[in-house]
Amino acid sequence: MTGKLITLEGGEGAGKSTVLNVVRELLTARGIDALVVREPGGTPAGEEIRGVLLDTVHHGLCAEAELLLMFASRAQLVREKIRPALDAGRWVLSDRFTDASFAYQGGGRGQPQERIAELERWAADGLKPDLTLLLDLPVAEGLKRANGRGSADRIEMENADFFERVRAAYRARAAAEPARFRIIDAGRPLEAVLGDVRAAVGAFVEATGARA
Ligand code: T5A
Repeated sequence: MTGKLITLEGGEGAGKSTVLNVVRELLTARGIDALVVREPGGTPAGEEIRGVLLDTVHHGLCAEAELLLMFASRAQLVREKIRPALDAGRWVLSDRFTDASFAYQGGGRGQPQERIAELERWAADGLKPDLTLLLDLPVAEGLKRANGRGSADRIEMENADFFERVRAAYRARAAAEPARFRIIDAGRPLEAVLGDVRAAVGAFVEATGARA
């Protein structure tokens, strides 16, 4: 049986890193040793691409190059790590995946949805997550949290309108695929957020029948 792909998505400062550790612990407690990866990055080549994408020195990077680099990193990650793990029956937990490209490069940068969908089919080998947790919160709150961590990367330097479009694109995707997405209200205190996360992932694991 192939493994399952769970992805975490959300705007800046939504709490993905915090939630990821809790999801990993929950899976481990149920006997599921998930491979944890992140995007952009997750492979040696992908981490180099991440550097180009996020370094403020590349502030002039055009939207087309940004989109292609996101998918270059993803193409490598899918073939080098995610597909082999899933084919071997291992679960994979990814900090962002293709929905981020639809939200940031599609919603944020205005790249056509059909172009991104074509890249998803080709570069990402048509791979879709089995479960996606969307950590949703007001843009201003997310940016306040993200800014609390120090200097902004190239994408974090975008304005609030950009992040409003990102948020709207994420929510539209979640509305279009309710069976795959769980929207978590991430604007609440952490324990409330984690309670919803545990319930969503626990129910998903139960539904798959995967137990230690
Ligand atoms: N990107 C990525 C694209 O444009 N297209 C793509 O296809 C992909 C894959 C890097 C960037 O790349 C872009 C999106 C990003 O701009 P990233 O590495 O995931 O993506 O980086 P960020 O989104 O910047 O991730 P962050 O680290 O900013 O956010 P997190 O992980 O969501 O937030 P986290 O957990 O670090 O929390 C931020 C702060 O808030 C606190 C935490 O303690 C922390 O201090 N916090 C809370 N505080 C109060 N209440 C809560 N409920 C809290 N939850 C967390």
